[in-house]
Amino acid sequence: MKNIDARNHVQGKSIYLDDIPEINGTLYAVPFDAPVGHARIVKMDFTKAMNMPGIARIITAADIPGENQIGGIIPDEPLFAEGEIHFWGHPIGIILGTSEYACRKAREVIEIEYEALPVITCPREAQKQNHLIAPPRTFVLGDTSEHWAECDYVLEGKADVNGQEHLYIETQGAYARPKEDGCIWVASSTQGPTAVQKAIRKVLNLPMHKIEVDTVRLGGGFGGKEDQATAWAVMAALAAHVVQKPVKLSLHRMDDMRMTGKRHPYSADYKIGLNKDLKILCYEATFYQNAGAAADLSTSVLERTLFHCTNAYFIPNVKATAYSCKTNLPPNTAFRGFGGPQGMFVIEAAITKVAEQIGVTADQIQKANLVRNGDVFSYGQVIDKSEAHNSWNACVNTYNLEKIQAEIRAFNQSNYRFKKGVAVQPICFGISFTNTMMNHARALVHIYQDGSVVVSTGAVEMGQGVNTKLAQVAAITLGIPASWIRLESTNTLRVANTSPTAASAGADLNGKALQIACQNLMDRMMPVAQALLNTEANLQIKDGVVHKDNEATELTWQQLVLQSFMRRISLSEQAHYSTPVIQYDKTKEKGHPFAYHVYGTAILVVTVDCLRGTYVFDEVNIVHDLGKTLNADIDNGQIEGALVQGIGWMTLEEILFNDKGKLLTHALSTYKIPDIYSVPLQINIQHLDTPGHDLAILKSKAVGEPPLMYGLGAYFAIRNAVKAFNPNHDPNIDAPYTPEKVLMDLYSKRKA
Ligand code: MTE
Ligand code: LUZ
Ligand code: MOS
Repeated sequence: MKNIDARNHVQGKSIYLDDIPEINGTLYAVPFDAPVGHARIVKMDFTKAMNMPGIARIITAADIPGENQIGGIIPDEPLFAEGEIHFWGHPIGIILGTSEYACRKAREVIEIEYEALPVITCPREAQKQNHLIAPPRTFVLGDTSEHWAECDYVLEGKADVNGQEHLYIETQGAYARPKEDGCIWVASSTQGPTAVQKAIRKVLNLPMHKIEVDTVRLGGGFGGKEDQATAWAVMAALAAHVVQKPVKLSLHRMDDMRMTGKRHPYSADYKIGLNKDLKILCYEATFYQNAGAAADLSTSVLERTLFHCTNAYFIPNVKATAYSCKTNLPPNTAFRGFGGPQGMFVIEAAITKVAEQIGVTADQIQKANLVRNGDVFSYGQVIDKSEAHNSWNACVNTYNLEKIQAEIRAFNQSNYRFKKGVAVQPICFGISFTNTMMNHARALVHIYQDGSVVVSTGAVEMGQGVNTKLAQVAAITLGIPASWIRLESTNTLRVANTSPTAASAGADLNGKALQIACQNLMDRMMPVAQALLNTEANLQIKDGVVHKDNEATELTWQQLVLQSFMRRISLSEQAHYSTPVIQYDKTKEKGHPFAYHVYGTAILVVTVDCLRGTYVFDEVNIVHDLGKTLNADIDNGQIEGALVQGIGWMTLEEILFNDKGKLLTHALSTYKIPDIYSVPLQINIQHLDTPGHDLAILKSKAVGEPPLMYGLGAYFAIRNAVKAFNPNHDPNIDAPYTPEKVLMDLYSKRKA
């Protein structure tokens, strides 16, 4: 089945926030900040700004009827800076005017006097000064201290991995409109309509039932709108509430890049120990997460770093500690993988470096340590249904890793200017919100008298195709064509108390709820079919026709619906699903937090131009575990998109702040995202033949985030090519591997 949005997307007919027809009298809002990373506000003067043409009002913390607070997990984030500014880009207020242009012009003449305070941008420095978001967490398995002596090889090192700008095509935004009785309607480009509703409740001091948040779709979220769509929606709602007019706020790209948080950069220390058989016996790691100026989702991101710090490997003795460090940067936030990729990067760095020390290839170590059924992760979850070896073997056999390696050796021997490198990248990613409480969803289904069906769930469509998958779930469960089913916008009045669409679990959680709702409707309607057909036999519906013993009867779906209605049977159903089995005890750091894991293996081949430091990925060969895919086209799109996003993070995308906390990579001119030339010349994707998992929707495993981590291999493939050119150099592990860094490593004389 094609993505149900495809036609409208290519015709430009899909409705995004900026396509909502604007109501007469709408005011536009533009946020303003101060060019400083940390400061006390001394004085603000809006006189000149207010006298500019088209300016209606300036709204600051003083206009807030409730609390100036939007922190979701920890209440440490004021909506508007009040008294103190904690990062460069911290909104102080919004300007309301008759056009966005007028507001931007007025912004230029706002006068803010401030007294600069010391700025910290480095997480290790923050940790030294005890600037922490929350107490550190430590995961322990076995006892490393007892087993170092048994190791034949031990290596200690450091690895750094930078952040990543989400660069959703649609910037953050919201459109708010007052309704009668002090109610408010807000269209928000958010992954979490309920998070927006809760924040508006707090800031506006309104009960949640007066706040309607509606989300049709996003032009991309990638985690950047899991928590950080909230501020802008609350600002629009606050302004609409204060001036009692519709207010639209849609961030300019450069405001979005400056004011919003990104993927968390991490700095880490590791120590790894192996025996002669290349079994990893011990692994220790300390992670310094750069959280930025407020908690946002950092504590959850931090725990996923720990959950995934051994990637797809079984290591009997593990000790991993992670600090969430408070710095004067915009609060960093969810980004596809949610801290997992950073944890996995560090163990891959450790394996790569220890392989170089031993004189083997990293894949020999990777292969020797892949998880097997019965092994346990450091957090206590016992591994069952591991596909780590299956995907590894399928990948190295199908794409012939040995042949690729031999060809690369031959190529590198006979070429000076160009060198090739290869890396194998296994992945293992846990599916479920790590916060057990969040793993639930609801679906609302109405069947109308004409047989057409409308579905509402808590899932937000952001390009990942969840609506198409949900239409398929309803079509399969009801036995009717998907074209008779419409997916409605995600709306807090229809489906309440939702978790954000995140953790790759959107289709699983909402799909399972939808499946239950559809099944309940069938359970009510099938007795009617039996009565109409005068039979007690088991009946099915296929393609909109009631079937008996696999043969079509004369009874259609439409007739059955109408007859059920005539018999006063409810054609509406709301159902709830919460993931069974999962639990986690934070006091012990043990439990079974994930419904299941997604596995896969990629082989990445790169050619480095050793004159220029540039590189091209020749091929990426993937064997991925989708279980029984509901939609191969959508899932392949997710795998390709995630891979390229991962490669971008590991290669070109470099976020730089100066020591005053100013974002230097502030626009697309200075922040390089992958383009068509960064895409591997060939991407081959094979689906691993597996039974799927019962906790995955119709055995179709979650796909949104896991394949991003194939991109990690890009870093190590480039490193191998660099080492082929300059074998005596031991480059630092510091992602992304930009062409500048590659060039310097190609010609550096520092000895290994
Ligand atoms: N794909 C597109 N096209 N756009 C997006 O914003 N977000 C990713 C992934 N794929 C995203 C995407 C992220 S971060 C997640 S968590 C999942 O989609 C969320 O959707 P799902 O739970 O339905 O997989
Ligand atoms: N969001 C969240 C996530 O709140 N908890 C998670 O575990 C998670 N995992 C991935 C992406 N977003
Ligand atoms: Mo995705 S980082 O869970 O929004």
